[in-house]
Amino acid sequence: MIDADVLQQSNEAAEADLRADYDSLGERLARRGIDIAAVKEKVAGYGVAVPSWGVGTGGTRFARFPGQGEPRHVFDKLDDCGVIHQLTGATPRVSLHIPWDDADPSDLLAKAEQTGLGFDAMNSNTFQDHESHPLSYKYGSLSHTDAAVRRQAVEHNLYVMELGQKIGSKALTVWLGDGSNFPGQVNMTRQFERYLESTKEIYKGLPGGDWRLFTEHKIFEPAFYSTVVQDWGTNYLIAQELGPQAQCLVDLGHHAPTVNIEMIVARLIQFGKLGGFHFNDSKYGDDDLDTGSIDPYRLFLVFNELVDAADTPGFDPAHMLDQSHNVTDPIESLMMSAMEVQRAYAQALLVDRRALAGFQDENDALMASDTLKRAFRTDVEPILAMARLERGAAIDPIAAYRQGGYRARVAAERPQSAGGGGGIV
Ligand SMILES: [Mn+2]
Repeated sequence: MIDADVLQQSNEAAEADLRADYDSLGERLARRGIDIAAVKEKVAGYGVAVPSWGVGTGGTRFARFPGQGEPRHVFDKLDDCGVIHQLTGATPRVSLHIPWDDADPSDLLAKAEQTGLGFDAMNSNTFQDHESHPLSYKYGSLSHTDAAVRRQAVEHNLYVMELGQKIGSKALTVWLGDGSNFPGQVNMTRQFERYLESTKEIYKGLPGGDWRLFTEHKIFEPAFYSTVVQDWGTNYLIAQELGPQAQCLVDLGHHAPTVNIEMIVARLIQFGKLGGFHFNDSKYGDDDLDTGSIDPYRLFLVFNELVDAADTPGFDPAHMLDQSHNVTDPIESLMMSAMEVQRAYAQALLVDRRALAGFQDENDALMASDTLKRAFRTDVEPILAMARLERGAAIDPIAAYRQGGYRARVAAERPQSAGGGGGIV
């Protein structure tokens, strides 16, 4: 973790300016009828989960360039995630991938307590072969033509949920690489039938009524001609077929470049099937770039839908970052991204919803659009920073992290490794 003195010095250097900026913003928001303290309260209560693999350096199909002091195992990963939460106060939970993070549940719980973290959705990796699994997933897992492979993949998902139950998780994210690379390689209908049959077996094994099963659509990759769950329509069909505890996960990078993602979000909300998000950003495909780094307005528009639906009974989507860091320190990228998600949330809270509804009813397109833009244009950084300061996190997490020397310290303990999964899902 970052030394408490370093954090305190970093905050002391920035506190007077922050208070002045916060008061000034508070005055301007008051003129718009907005109570800054109420917005700050909501922002402070917001958290986004970090994927365990995200603290390692990613890679591409070209190569992977290892970073300094990369985590060697799940316990190192939890240390890194603990730093992210210490400085941002915005990432209270970690999402594990099994088999990558498989470990004794009591050891996981002990480490989580030490680092001040909890566990979010569990991810079952059947897009790769496992040392302990005799059968290969090269040609698919839950939709494989061989019933024995499907059985093995179902059993793995049941095991992942069993582990999740022991460490306080409440959801399973089923991710798979099933699809095809050539037209004609698979019978698309039969393949989807097999997938549904397997997934129904997993659904029956959900540990309790408070558990949810998430499925995630993805237009392409790792299969390049077709994927079994290619878009939100198929994802919705799956959730409908399985039952009320099954919901759809929206990964911002899993759509064609021009798709209107916020509209998909609205549709899934309307029909009670929005399970949650994998936040990242992209320009072309599933680029897994840092959240808000390419199109922050799109992120804001997604949050605009979420804030609009916030009072819907039972509405509780899961929020997780899902991005790969090739050229940055993963801890810095994840801190920045957690703050970007919070920023979009804070901006969406500033939308004058009564005015917006009025402009929509009057078909005043220009003023409706400007109502959103006005919220988006507001620099909410003082709200985010004040929320961090008040909970003992850092006013400027990147500066405090760099002053703390964490990376150099762990680099001395952790040898550089050229291997390691990129894990771009
Ligand atoms: Mn994802």
